[in-house]
Amino acid sequence: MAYTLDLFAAEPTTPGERQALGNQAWLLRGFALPWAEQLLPALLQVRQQAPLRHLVTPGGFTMSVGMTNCGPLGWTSDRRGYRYSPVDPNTGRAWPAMPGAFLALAQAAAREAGFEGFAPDACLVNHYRPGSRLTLHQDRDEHDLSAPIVSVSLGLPAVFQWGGLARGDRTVKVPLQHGDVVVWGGEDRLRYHGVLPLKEGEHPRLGPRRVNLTFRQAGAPR
Ligand code: MD6
Ligand code: FE
Repeated sequence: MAYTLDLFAAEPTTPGERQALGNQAWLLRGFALPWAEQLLPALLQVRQQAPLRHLVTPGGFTMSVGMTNCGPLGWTSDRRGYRYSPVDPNTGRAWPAMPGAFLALAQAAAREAGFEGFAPDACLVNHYRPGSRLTLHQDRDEHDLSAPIVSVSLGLPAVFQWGGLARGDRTVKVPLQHGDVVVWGGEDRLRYHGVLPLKEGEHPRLGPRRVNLTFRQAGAPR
């Protein structure tokens, strides 16, 4: 019988393990698992108030990842550029409040990774279907780049591409599973990163999707 060697699917999440991705970047395996059952209903509420949408990049491409936000500021994109906005451009209304469980998890993860006093004012919700991907990019639209970013993975596994400070630097592939949290800041804050096309699959709790919550201190809207 033929079989495919699939190192990523085979890699088990070992909750509690932490892996250094840089001097100031950590993968906290399974860190979000104790919060997961609180996160999922809160996520549905956010999505009801501010539905997922496929944003258009300044270059005119429609993103394959569905996005929405919660918290005082939300990341958005259109032909004019990327920016943080205090209102949902689709409705002109404030983004949904950041659920308490989201904030508590983000602050606990930042602290675990050595970043005290993390006060996220923006949570970007990224929703992947099989085939959705995020090309290599830097997160540099935030006002204050001294604060870290906390990124929570839920649902189907994905392969995270983790690069250097220049776009052309070598990248490594990091498998991310349901409950994993990545925290990075300091000298690693502007590392290039991306997500390879999501593979088909069915997650027992979330079905055929991956959700990523990315918490930032975005600062003053521009
Ligand atoms: C994702 N994450 O994991 C996309 N950016 O679905 C990001 O682009 C990201 O995970 C900055 C910091 C952490 C991240
Ligand atoms: Fe990013």
